[in-house]
Amino acid sequence: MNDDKRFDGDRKDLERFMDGVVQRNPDEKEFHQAVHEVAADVLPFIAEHDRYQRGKLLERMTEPDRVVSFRVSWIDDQGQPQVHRGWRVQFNNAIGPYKGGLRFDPGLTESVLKFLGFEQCFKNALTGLPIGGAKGGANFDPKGRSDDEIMRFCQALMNQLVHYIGPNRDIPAGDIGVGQREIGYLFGQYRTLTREFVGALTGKGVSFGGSELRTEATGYGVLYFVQDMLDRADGDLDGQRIAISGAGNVALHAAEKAIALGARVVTLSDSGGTMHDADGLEREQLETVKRMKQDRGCRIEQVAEKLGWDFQEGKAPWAAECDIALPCATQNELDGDDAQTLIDNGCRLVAEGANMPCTADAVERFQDADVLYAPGKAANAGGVAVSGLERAQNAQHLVWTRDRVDDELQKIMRDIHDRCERHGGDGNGGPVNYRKGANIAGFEKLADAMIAQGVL
Ligand code: NDP
Ligand code: 2IT
Repeated sequence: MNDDKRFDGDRKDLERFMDGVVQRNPDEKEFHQAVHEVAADVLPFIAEHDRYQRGKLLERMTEPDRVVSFRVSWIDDQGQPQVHRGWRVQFNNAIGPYKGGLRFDPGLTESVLKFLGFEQCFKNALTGLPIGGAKGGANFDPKGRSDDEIMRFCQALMNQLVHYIGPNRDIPAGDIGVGQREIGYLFGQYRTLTREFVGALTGKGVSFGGSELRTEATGYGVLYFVQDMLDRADGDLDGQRIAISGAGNVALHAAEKAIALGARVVTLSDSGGTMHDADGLEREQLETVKRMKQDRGCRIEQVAEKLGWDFQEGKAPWAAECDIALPCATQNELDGDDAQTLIDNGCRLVAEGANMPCTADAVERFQDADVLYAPGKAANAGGVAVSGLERAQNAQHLVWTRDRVDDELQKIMRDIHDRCERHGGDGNGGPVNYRKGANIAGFEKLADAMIAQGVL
């Protein structure tokens, strides 16, 4: 195998590599962004290691194994047929079966799914568990739909998705717009169609094979990771002001753990705007937020009114004075200007609960200003990690206790932190470049598995 042009690790390599990616995937700007972020760290690493120069590893990693799309037809409450598009992007299964969430979002595109599937390969590798990377979903807007409509949509989606998934093939879970309710309907249809009760989805209800703590795992994991970052920098969470964006699964469980660890959550948001209070959220107030958002589908504006908090219509949380920022809503929700405002207001740590919430410009500004920055593929890996533990429990036909899962989650987050430090630290106890560390550690694990299995 001597077909490779060797990388020198300079900017020209990166430009040449990205030109190819852009040419092969025109107009997919989120995918380009995610690949660029990884390639910028990994190409110099490849240049330094002969072992990784051969076999076009990064070229193969940036080409999904397959992208399938299908029509999802269903009948709404008015008896009208509705048609949507469903997808599954199976990116790489060199270290384990495909694994990753399903997103229901009217603006969903193949570019977004490819960026998410690509990042998932690195994230899943970082967990240390045997899971490959995938992502899927549909351009369906669950907002305003009745419970019956959600059920019928999930059943119609599974009528197609069933052909591509399975406990040892591809194991979907939740993401934006897909939580325990949707996974329940998807699982029911899978079980009915296949006549098998197996762990082909994770994030199930605890009474039928779901893991304890899966719902909380992403948000809790973000805080465990932040704690590890602070420990290393001789800090702690006590009294720290935290700005959180979003008010969904990740945001609310990040808020819950932050409060439990003594921090002050000063913002939450949704696509309508931000609620803010400098004193921070009390534990009982969080219960009210959860009830209003999760059970009754209220908007953050209504929650702010109920709690007597300030509401800023159409605004993101990044103008709030805070020590820590946790973007937990969606991709590219925090840009370079937002980053500058956070830096000017004294923010010292940013950890991504969402996938790629910070633009490339924002990340660069954080790093230039020595703000500790953790990318989503490291900081939000707790969700997929507990999904991996759910898969293990299903395969063992066992149910682990909440305490056991929590212990495992904390250990996995610490291991991810240490992997980032190994590849992103200077070896002398200086600040860690978590982005670089996560990219290289994920690449190394995946590359070693691909090399061992031959060119495929
Ligand atoms: P949810 O659907 O539970 O919540 C999403 C939240 O983000 C809602 O509050 C939503 O507000 C807000 N939001 C969505 N789009 C926008 C937007 N364009 N502008 C402002 N706010 C927006 O999703 P999750 O909490 O599960 O996911 C959030 C992020 O975390 C995503 O990036 C996801 O990929 C990532 N993630 C999720 C994991 C999981 O286990 N669920 C695991 C790892 C990462 P609104 O109601 O107004 O739309
Ligand atoms: O982005 C993610 O890691 C998820 N949405 C969770 C995936 C999973 O399989 O639990």
